[in-house]
Amino acid sequence: MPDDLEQMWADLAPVGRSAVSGGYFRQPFLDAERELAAWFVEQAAARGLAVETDGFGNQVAWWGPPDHDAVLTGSHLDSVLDGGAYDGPLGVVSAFAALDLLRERGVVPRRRVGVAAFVEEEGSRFGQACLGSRLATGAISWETARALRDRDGVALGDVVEGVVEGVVEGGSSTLLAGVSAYVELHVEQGRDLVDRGEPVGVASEIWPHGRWRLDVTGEANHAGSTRMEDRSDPMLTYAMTALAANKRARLTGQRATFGRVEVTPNGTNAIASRVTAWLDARASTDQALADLVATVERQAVERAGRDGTSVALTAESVSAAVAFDPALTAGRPWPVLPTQAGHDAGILSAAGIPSAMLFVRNPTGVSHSPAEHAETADCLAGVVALADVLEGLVGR
Ligand code: HGY
Ligand code: MN
Ligand code: MN
Repeated sequence: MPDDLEQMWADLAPVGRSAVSGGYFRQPFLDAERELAAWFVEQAAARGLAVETDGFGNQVAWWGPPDHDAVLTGSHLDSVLDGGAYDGPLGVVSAFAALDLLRERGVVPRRRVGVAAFVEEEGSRFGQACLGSRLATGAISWETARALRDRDGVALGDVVEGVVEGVVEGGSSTLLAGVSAYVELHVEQGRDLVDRGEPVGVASEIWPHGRWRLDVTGEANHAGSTRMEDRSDPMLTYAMTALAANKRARLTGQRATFGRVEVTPNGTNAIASRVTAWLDARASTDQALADLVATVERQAVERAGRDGTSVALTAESVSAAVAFDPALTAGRPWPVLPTQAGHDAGILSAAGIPSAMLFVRNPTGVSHSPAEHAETADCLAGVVALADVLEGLVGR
């Protein structure tokens, strides 16, 4: 007897949870996330589903024999640092529960159905968002990806080829070979459904977005004996750039965030020699995103000229606008919302796989934080919605 929705949540609740904040630390290929990957295998086994793991650690639990017209659902199990419980796992738990519901309804699928868990969706460890789905679709090559390093200098290639159980051939994937549709359910990461008083919505599009690394180089020196006019302080260039990015995004209705910064050597009584910070930028069109980033870069360079520092801005991952396939959810009564968040569904869509997303109401409207939430009744409504969409795609 497979676990029901509430039991699955109870299984997952303690895994990778911080006793201090109540948030989750589920970075890819570390203990908590590997525990979730093992949980995924158990859930598949309890349902008699065959698990396939590709050469990157992405997992799919298959219902039905191989075919060339399969429908995939699911999401990811990793989290941002100190993230919420729902971003990712809600899509995987709901996928298993929707499959159970289809079986209860007596649906005999005429197409193969898979429950997917893509690795490193958040890019919290190796820096590339949606890394697992980018690898599975070929959007990034293994030669490039295997050299990505985490904060401790550990290369992705060494991790995947050494740690992931079930990986037959590191660096390759045939998981998506027969997949002709993908439906991802996700907790909403804003307040749109709260404001509308609706438990479930459907996504129209994903805003273009990306990550850029800002390297600012200055000159280390004594915090007391160095005259203010003699300094080359990269902290000033960084601080001014963060303010400029915020102002530009506010003025143009776009989004710009510096959420991560590393200071070298990070001492209280020394002027820093180097600051590395990451810009997350998102905009309503590809052109608006390009303009936003170009403006931030220009202002950083101007400021560096005044500070006696040097700057370099390097794109680490950029995703163009994605429009989801309305045919997959046609005729459904749910409100249609755009999203400013990235998702594996966007990567699959960009790779030519018709994709759709369902959102479940989040009463706090907060995400990437321990405050993220979804009520059980709304989660159950999400499962029914997902099962309805899947039944429409695979039922007789
Ligand atoms: O960062 C994002 O947009 C997503 O939540 N991975
Ligand atoms: Mn996320
Ligand atoms: Mn997510």
